Amino acid sequence: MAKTKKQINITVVGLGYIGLPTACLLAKAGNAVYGYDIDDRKLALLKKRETPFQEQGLQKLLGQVIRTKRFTAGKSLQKSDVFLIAVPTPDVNHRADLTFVFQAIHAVIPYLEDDNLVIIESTIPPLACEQHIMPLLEKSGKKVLLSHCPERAIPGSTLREMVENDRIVGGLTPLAAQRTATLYKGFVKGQVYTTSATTAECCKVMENTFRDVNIALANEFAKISDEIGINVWEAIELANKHPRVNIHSPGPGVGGHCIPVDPWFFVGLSKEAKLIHAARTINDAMPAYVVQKVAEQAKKLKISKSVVGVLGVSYKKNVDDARETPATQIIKQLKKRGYRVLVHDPHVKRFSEKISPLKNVLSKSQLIVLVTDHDEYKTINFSKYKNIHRVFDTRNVLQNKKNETIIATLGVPQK
Ligand code: SAJ
Repeated sequence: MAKTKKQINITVVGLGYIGLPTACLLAKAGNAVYGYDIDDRKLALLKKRETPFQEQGLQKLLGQVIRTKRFTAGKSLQKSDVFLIAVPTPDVNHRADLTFVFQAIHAVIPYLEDDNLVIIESTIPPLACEQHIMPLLEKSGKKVLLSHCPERAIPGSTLREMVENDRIVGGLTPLAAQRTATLYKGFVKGQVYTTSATTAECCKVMENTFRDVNIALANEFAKISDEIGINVWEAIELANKHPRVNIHSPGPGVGGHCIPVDPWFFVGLSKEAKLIHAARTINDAMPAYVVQKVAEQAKKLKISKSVVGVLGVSYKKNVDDARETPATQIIKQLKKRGYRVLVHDPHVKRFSEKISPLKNVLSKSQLIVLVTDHDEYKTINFSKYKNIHRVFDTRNVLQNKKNETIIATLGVPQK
């Protein structure tokens, strides 16, 4: 990597959904970025200037930063001014598993020098920097700076959000926060706020907890509406006309690598996290509720041992990301009840179940469950398929009049 006077050498550890776009943006901002990953498949794709996952605009940006030689990738580490860690922190028994973060830190320790800056982008539970990560870094014997800059981008609009969103930078020392903020200001157009590392850790988990609790409330409203016989979607739309009300949308459950995971960090930390715990439990129970509703439909139609087509397995619309998707539980529980399940998704290529062509699913199923509201499902004329007796729409996106008689919707009284 050529290093001009202004260029900072940055090593990004972990080239996933967050690491790769962050690395590309840092490179575009003029830094010399080295992406480190242990996954050979990923590295081979990057060598061909291909992204290992779909993300709007990323392929183009990757090509650009490779062409200008500001970004290279590989599986051997080297000395660097900055080490940015963006590895997964999976949920194991509702606790954050920091194994990958610790592995990343161990891997960079031999390359650390005094004054190096280590930035953690991975979501970590409050106090992790102070109590676990810094003590590890101190073992290097070098005087390094540590900060936490939690990522805030939403899959599907990652690059835009990484540039436009405000960011929180938490430093273990003010100098760590300030140096990190300067680096991010190179590509962030939003405000970059500095605070302590623990506050930044809390902000991140609070943001996703806010979302989870609000989704749980919407899901509870859907179940109440089913019981009392009103249309929850209409009620929410009208309630949201109030200037200070913003009820979220009910759905088949909460997926993705963050919202169903992060709130557990608070539950693990404090006995006070009762509302947070309840919200997690409600959202985790939504797949079972959906399957129950489907089974009720089947019973009514006297087609109990039928084929169920599941449309959409990514955790949300128009992305290829199926991490923690509620579809997994829905499929599992449908099978447990004795249904044969056929699965389609236009974006997801790798999934635990076989992905069948849409035509097959539509022409072979008696029941359909729309789990993910991908655009292309909205225009399907389900009535055309005489084999389909009922379509259960968990996202309220099939209001098409032509389909009216066979569509049933979560949170709407069944005909
Ligand atoms: N969902 C609902 N109802 C809603 C909104 C979402 O059921 O009203 C479901 C979605 O279908 C999906 C899940 O919740 O299964 C989560 O989707 P999402 O679009 O709300 O969020 P993520 O997980 O894609 O991204 C979140 C974002 N956090 C917040 O909006 C507070 C994003 O900004 C974070 O960067 C990301 O988590 C993360 O990495 O933490």
